[in-house]
Amino acid sequence: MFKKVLIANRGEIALRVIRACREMGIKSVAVHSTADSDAMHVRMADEAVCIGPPASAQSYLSFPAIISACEITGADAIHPGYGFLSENAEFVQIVEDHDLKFIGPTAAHIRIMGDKITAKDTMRKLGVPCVPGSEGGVPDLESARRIAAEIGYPVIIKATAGGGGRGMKLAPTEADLESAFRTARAEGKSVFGNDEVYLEKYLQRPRHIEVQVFGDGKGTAVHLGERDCSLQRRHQKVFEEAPGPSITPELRAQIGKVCADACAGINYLGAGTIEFLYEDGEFYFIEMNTRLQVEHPVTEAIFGVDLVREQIRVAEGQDLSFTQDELEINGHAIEVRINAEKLPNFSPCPGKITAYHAPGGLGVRVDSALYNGYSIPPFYDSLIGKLIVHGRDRPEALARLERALGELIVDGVDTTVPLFHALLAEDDVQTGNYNIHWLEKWLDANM
Ligand code: MV4
Repeated sequence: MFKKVLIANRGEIALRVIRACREMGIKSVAVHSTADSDAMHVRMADEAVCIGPPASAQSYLSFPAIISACEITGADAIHPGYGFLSENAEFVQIVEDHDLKFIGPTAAHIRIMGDKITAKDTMRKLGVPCVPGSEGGVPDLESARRIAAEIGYPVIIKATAGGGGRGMKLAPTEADLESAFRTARAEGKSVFGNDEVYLEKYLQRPRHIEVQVFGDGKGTAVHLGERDCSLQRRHQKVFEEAPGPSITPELRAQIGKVCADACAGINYLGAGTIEFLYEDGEFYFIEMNTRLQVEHPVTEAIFGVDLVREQIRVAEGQDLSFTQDELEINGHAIEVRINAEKLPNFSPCPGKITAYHAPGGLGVRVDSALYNGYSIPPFYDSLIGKLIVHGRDRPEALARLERALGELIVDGVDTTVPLFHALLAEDDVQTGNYNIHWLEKWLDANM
């Protein structure tokens, strides 16, 4: 069992991990940059170590700084949170080389899923339905032309080292293919140092549905249903919910079993998310994320489980604390991401919080590292809080979200809160009638 866990992260997710550690009787160590000396995670952890200057590359991403902080404090494991080092296979290798435990998947699994061609190939062989397209990489323009002609336009070219929307180029027709192919390749090369690309049929109006999975690393894996994260702006999620409004219990059980079996088949360890595009009743795998995601609380709400506690348990070599049969959905949950950003352009808005009041009451959770008088530094991402509501059904969750947003006070900086009030007034949001393009179209028309 771990005695002391170091959290290689900041903000609300660092608090989330510290809280799980405390409930499990595990001591916590915060690390922080000089810009974060007054941050909440530093105060809430049992110990804190300053690991460098504000720039992430020299602090939250610095292998030697973080490994040294473990050695100084006697921590026996590292929780990476999300972002930063959470999907860095080289870091995991170095952690293990120092006889420390990484609370997350193995370096091998991170590496497989980080290369999108290998990820897709692995998933296809495990029986997971994928978007029609090239089998493996596309070596040249002639091959791209042949495969595109076979599956039909529109097609999309993606860099294998990309993901999350980076290094993708759409080719609506054959006339666009050469430019899309060359641009995706060049972007892959310049941004990721890898010019390998693959080709897929472009799905025109899908939803983004992601399945939460969990493995014990010993061949047992479960799924915890899906989240619909279709409401995105420039590949940034803003509103997430579980269960997905378009997913029936039968569909959930079917795709869930496919995902859990796939994870069991590779002895997957820890939390994972299998991302799909969902269109006309069919699921198409696109990527797998080998980390705990920002939106994990909506899954926790409807299943009543602590996913961080489970991450720690399986990293210690213990079994999961539940079986698939014991997992049952209760109600509906919605999360909105509160960013310090100025609308309509979503430009970052760091600054001093002059008043803060968090909403409360039945079915309301706020994950945030804010406090009154805190100064949001300009060096990191703009997420300052997550508001998660849980109701017996979707209409109750929506009403509770509106109510909780009304109680929230964040003064001193602009936030995305006004966006959520406006979204809740939309029929399509009330009925769950949206796809991955809905929000961008709405923003173009309304902001
Ligand atoms: C696609 C697609 C349509 N067809 N692939 C964007 C992020 C990356 N995870 C995958 N992405 C997409 N891949 C095929 N074959 C459309 C998108 C996409 C998208 C996906 C999920 C959520 C929002 C999106 C916004 C634009 C494009």
